[in-house]
Amino acid sequence: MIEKYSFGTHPETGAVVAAVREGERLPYFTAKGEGEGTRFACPLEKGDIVYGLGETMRGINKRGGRYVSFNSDNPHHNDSMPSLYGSHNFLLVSGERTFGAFFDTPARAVFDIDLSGSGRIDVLCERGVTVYIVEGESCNDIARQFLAAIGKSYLPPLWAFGFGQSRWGYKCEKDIRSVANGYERAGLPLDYICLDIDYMDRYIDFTVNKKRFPDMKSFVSEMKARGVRLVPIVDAGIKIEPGNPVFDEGVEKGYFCKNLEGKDFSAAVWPGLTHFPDFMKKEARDWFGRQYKFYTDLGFEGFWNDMNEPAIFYSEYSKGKAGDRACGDPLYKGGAYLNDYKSFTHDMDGETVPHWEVHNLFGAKMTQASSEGLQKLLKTRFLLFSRSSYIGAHRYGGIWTGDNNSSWLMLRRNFTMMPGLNMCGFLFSGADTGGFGGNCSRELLLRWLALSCFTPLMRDHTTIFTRRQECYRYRGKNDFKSILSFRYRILPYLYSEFMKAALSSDLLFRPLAFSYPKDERAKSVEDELIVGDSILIAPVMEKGAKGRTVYLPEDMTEVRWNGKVFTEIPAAKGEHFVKVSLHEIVFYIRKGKCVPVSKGGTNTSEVDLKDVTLLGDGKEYTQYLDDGLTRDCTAKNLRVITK
Ligand code: MIG
Repeated sequence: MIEKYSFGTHPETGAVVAAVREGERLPYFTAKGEGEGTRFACPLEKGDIVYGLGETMRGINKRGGRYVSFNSDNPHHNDSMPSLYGSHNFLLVSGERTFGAFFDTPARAVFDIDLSGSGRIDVLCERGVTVYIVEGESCNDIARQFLAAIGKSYLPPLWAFGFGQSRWGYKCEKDIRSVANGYERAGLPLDYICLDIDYMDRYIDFTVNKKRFPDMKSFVSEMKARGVRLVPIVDAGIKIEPGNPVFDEGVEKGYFCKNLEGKDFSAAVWPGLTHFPDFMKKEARDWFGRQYKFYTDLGFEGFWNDMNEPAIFYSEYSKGKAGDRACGDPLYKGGAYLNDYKSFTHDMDGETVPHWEVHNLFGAKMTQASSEGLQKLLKTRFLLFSRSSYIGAHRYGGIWTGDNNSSWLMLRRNFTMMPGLNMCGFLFSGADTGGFGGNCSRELLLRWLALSCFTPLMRDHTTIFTRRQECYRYRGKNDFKSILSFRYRILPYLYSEFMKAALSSDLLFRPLAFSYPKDERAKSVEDELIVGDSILIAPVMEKGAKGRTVYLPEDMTEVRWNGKVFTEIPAAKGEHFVKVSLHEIVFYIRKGKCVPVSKGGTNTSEVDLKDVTLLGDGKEYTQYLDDGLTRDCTAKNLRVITK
C-alpha cells in the first residue's frame, strides 16, 4: 500500500506513474516547516537497517552516513562524498517496523541517517516535497510495490549485455580499430566500443570530426559487421556557434535555458561556451531528441549522455573570470560553482522556474529527451545510459556511476551500490570497471571484471590521464579470457533475470536479508548479494587475497568456473573459506534453483541462448527469450526448461 503526503508544492518530477491516494497524516516521521525547508525526523531502533538511496557512497546499510541529493560532477570519489551524479531519494527501513519512504522533490535534499548516533533519520528538503510511504509485508514486497509505482525499467538490447571497452582518448578510426584488433587477436570477447568526446568536431554534439573519421557511416557498419557496435557520447551543452543549424534552431525557437536577464544562459563546458537545452520543456526535449537522427543515420544504436548534472566549468556568473575555453583552464575544479546553478531558469509550461528548484531533474530529463527521440527514430531497442539521473529516468535509460577510481574501495562501492540502485528503479547500471581515475593493476582489473560479469552494464572505461586499461594490454591474457568468457556463459541467466525483473517490477540485485529475512546473520552481510532468483555472489574484493570467507544462509551448490568448465559441489549452510584464483569465478546457486549457462562465444551474437545447460540442484528454470532487439517484450516470451 502506498500513500502520499504533500509539504508545500514543487514542479512535477515524473517519478511516480501510478495513481497514489493522499494519506491523512504522515506516519513514521515528524515534519516541521513547510515549503521553504521541511525537516523530517524518524526515530530508529538499534537494530534497524536503512536501505536504498541509490547512487550513494558507503555500504548497503546507509546508517551512519550523511547523503546530499544534489547532482554533482565530482571526480574524487571516496566514502565521505555526500553527492554523486544522481538523486535517488528512496529509503527502505527494515526492523520491527518495515516501510519505504520516497521524498519526491526536484530540489536539494539532505539525508542524515543517524550519522552522529542520534538514533534518527533526519531529512531536510529545501523546497516542497511529496512524501510517499510504502507499507508491505517484507523488504521485497515494499521494494516491488515501489518499483511498480515508478514504472517499468528501460529495456536494453541483448548486445548491451555484452562486454564494452571504452577510454577517454580514443581519437580516430585507427585507435578504435586497434582496440577491436587487440581484443580479437587475444581471443577476448567484445560487443561494443564507446566513442568519447574526441570523435566530435570541437566537442560539438551531433557532429563528427571528419579528419579523424572520414566516413563514419561506413566505419560504423564495418565495425558492426565485426560484432563491435560503436557507442558515441553526447554532452548536455550545445556550443554557441551561429551557423550551426542545431544551435540556430535552439536560439530561434527559445529552446535554451535563460539567464537572470532572460537571455540564453551561457556556460563553458568541453566545447567552450554553450547554451543548455531546456530539458524541462517538452518542445525542447522533442527537438533535442530529433537531433539523434544525425547518429541513427550513421548507423549508431547506442549512446551515453554525459555532463548532464549539468557540469559547468564556469559561467558568466561564476566567481573569477569567464571565458570561452574550458579545456585546461585553471578555474576548472571538476564541478560547477554553486552560484552557476542559481543563475539560470527553465520554462515549465509557460512558468519560469529557477534552476535551483529543479536541479536534480536536469539529467533525467535529458535522458527522457534522448530516449523518446530514439524510440521514434529506431524500430528496435537501443543502448542508452546516462551519468546524471533522478528516479523516473530509469524508464528511459540506464546509468553508469561516473568517475570512480582504480581502488579496491571503489570496487566495493560498485558492489554495495547495486541493490540501492535497483530499489530506485535503475536495473541497467554498472560502474567504470577497473576504475576511471588512477592506474589499474592487473589484479584489481581481474577482480573487478569478475564482479562486473554480473552487472547488466559491463564496461571497462578509464580516463585519458591513466595507463591503458584494455584487457589485452595486460600480461597473462588467459586469465582475462577466462573471466570475460564467463560473462558470455552466464548471459542466458543474466539476460533472462534482467528481463523478468524489468517486466515484473522486481529487483535484480538484493541484499541477502531480502531473500533470507529470518536469518539474523544475513542482516549484516555487506559483501554478498543475491542476483536474480537463483544466484548468491560473493566476489573477492580485497587486494592480495587468495579467496574469502563466505556465509551461506542455507545449503547451496557452489559453482566454480575455471575458464574451461563449470564444477559443482554441494556447500553446506554456514561459513566457509573459499579459494578463488584470479582466473576463476565462484558463485552459489540457491537450494532448489537452476541457472542456465550457454556454450559461450566471443560476441553476444555468437551465444545461443537456447542451447543451455542447467546448473544447480533444481529441476527447471523459467527463461525469458527473444531476439534481443524486439520491443515486444512480454510474458509470452517465457518458457520453462527442464533438466
Ligand atoms: O570532464 O568525456 O564521466 O566518463 O570519459 C570529463 C570525458 C568529461 C566525464 C565522464 C567520463 C568521460 C569524460 N567526461
